[in-house]
Amino acid sequence: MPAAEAPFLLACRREPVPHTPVWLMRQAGRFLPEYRAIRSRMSFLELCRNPDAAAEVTLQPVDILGVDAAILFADILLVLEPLGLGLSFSPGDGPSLAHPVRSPEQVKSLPRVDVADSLAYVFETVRRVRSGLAGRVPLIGFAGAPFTLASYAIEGGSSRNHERTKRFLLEHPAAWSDLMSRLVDVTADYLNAQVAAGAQAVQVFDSWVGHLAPADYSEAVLPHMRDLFARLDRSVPAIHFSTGTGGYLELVRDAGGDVVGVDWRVPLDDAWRRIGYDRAIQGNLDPVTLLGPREKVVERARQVLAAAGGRRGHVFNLGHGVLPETPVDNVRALVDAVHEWSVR
Ligand code: 1CP
Repeated sequence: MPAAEAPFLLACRREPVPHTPVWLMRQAGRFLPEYRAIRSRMSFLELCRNPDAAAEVTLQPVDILGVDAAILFADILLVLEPLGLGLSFSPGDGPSLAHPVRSPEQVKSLPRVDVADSLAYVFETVRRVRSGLAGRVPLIGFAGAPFTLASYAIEGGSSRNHERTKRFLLEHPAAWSDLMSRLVDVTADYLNAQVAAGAQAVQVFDSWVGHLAPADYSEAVLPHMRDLFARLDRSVPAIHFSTGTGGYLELVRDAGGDVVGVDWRVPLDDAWRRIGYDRAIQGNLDPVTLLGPREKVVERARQVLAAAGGRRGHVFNLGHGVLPETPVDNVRALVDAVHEWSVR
């Protein structure tokens, strides 16, 4: 099938589709025994830096689940390594940064990153995945959004309430803006290089930005997101994903993504009306649904499809990533149900 006719890319461009395309955030990962088998032989970062193994893991969900897109196996935090922050993952798999950014002086001394050199292994994975896919489904590249990256850079790892990050943006607005601009620079280069290597869509993950009040989003994040989307290679669709932003979806839309991802806390029909039908929408089944009985998975999936109302431009996904304890059979049942119930 020519790439332009892949249901996933058609939906991103709001063109008619034979069925609603579906893929799942974190579809390559711990819930798959085939992934765990590879991970038992190497650490997470070794896997990310090994283009053969990373390509194999990227292809697993396409073969096993029948999803309509592949997503590159990598991590949003990889760009923090060439920035000199000292990235590692502890055995419990939590990320940790040896040199977090805690002062305006540290922002100023961050190095400029040449992604072609420091993240070459990612672009090599993209090329291998494209050849392994042989046109079966499109490949999505991705990166972290500047706020979510800044939160890891400042907190030094995962965080429940992101207090240090929010204090930093209130106390040091100029240094915050400088940090965000630097993260936009490296993220734009990184995503454009993924596209040059063969990524057929890109997704920007702003997983934790919903911790901000709308006024702080408007002032401290939105201008940088606009700048980022303006600088992306738009020969491919750009998906803007966030969680917890149901209170200000209009601001998220104004960042400029072609496809806006929404989580399960907001009904998909309300979200789409507020975002506007001139954008595609992605979402929004609660990932925990997949831990429940099969009938509930199918029932809830049909409710999401009903909320999309058969309108052009719906990409079915979860509202956030697949949980590690998810039964594989439930995911297969979900993918089949979405395909079956959405046939046009
Ligand atoms: O092997 C392992 O078990 C390590 C677990 C793991 C995996 C499988 C991590 C560590 N990252 C990944 C892969 C990954 N990460 C992908 C692969 C492609 C796919 O979707 O299948 C993607 C897209 C990500 C993106 C990512 N990493 C995000 C954004 C999406 C989200 O879930 O919000 C975030 C926040 C991270 C950071 C991260 N990476 C890994 C961990 C444990 C964390 C921390 C999460 C947290 O702070 O709670």
